[in-house]
Amino acid sequence: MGVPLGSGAPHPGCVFGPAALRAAGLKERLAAAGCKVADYGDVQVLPSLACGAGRPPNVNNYAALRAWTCAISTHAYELARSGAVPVFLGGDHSLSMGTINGVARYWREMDRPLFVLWIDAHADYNTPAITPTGNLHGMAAAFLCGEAGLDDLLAGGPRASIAPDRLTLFGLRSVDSLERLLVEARPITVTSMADIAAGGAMAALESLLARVDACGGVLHVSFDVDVLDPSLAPAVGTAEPGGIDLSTVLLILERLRVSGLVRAVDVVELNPPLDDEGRTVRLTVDLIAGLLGAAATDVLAADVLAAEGLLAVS
Ligand SMILES: [Mn+2]
Repeated sequence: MGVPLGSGAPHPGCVFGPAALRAAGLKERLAAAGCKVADYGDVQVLPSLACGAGRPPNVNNYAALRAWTCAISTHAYELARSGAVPVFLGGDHSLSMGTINGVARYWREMDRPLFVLWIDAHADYNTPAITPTGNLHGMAAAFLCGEAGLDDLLAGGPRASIAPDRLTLFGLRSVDSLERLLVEARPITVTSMADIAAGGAMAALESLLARVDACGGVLHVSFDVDVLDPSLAPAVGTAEPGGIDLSTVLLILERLRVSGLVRAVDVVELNPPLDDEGRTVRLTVDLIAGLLGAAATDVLAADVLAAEGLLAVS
């Protein structure tokens, strides 16, 4: 399902994400990788839903984002309940407030713990009280953990928060100062980019998967394209140097696929107008196929593998 949402971020280019991923053949790639795929189109938002919103301080575009979050949450709940593995194509990361709320609501009914793997250069753990920008995409993880200040965002609709000890922030390398204090005050698992650069990615992932498996839980993967190094994926709204390289992300996605624990996916912050001849979009399609359908080395074009030194060319 496409979620062409851009008003949670300072640059609106993310609204083109779903169309770019479709045009790059995502559905066909997933089908070729063995997935049974249905495209539910884009989330539609009724303008009337934006009415009645009292704007909290320090949230830009609040009324529109409240309407989006309500609509996204309802769709996410219905898709999870259908037995599908919903894949939400963003859109900026504020969409995860709706997707994870809806998916969590379903798994709460199933009495199975939902864990969230937040793969992102940023913590997205600001609240209205501490945000330096007012952009909702930087508050998404905090909202889903039930932090205060956005209690009206679902307009009275059902809220299903995640306990902070079921959130893993993975790939972190840019955190605001007050945000860092809040993350450190919570029992959140953090695998920073420094941990990953020191070779700790797979051990951290194994630890998470073991925890999920041990309690009969399931996993929602919220994948922000900006976790990748900008040399690999330049088309993101908030690029941060020093990101994950291709071979590491392929290993991570492969391990997640093999685990069988992934029951929902967000792919966010792809900003096609900033792309370099479509290569971030094509790579993102490859990575989604690698997460959901096929062995990682089967999903990449040979020229990409060769350029990244993963394939010997004689
Ligand atoms: Mn993010």
